Amino acid sequence: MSQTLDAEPGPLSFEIGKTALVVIDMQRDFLEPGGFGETLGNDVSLLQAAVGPCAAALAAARAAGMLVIHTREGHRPDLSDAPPAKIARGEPSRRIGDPGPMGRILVRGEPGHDIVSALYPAEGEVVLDKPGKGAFHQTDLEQILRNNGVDTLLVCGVTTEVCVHTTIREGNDRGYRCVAIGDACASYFPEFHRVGLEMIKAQGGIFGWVSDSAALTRALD
Ligand code: C5J
Repeated sequence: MSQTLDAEPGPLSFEIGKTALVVIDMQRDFLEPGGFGETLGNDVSLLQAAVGPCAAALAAARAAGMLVIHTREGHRPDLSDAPPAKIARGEPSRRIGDPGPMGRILVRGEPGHDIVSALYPAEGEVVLDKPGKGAFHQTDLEQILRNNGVDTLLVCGVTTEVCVHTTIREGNDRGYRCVAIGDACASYFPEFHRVGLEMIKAQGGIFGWVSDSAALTRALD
């Protein structure tokens, strides 16, 4: 049986069993003071807007029995998977791997690397560690999607124009139908968030579709 999701540039019909909700990088390092996001000079409070809608999308997906995948951006403690060009970039107050109030910045296993408590993964949900911005880069995401017969990705999380966008672009090029759940995404730059969503749905949906958490909840009700 298929459901219909209100979306732009047009409604999308999808099957729950062939769809995954992908929650991108809702980690303390991006959302809470003292983490990677703040070291780059950002106002991390702006990302709070996505937490409630992400929770609503998660609740709807869980109730429907949909595959749920959480991603976390971060690196091995020895930083062997962190490109030197990524570590060296910009003028952060602390670099990747440096100690901070939530442990070492953007390092796996540290408190800051963990997912915020309001969106904590439930037992059995996939938690995917990724070293880059896109969730397909150097991960087993494609294998997991193939094994589960997935053809459609509902993507939410942070930040809209960085990891959400990169993942949608990667997924689109691999043949997945990608939908950004717009209100469940957020950016340190509200204008980038707005334009990032516009870019996805422009030109007849050049990268995919944009919907919202209320429409997803209705579709799965
Ligand atoms: C960033 C992300 N912005 N998760 N990561 O560096 O979007």
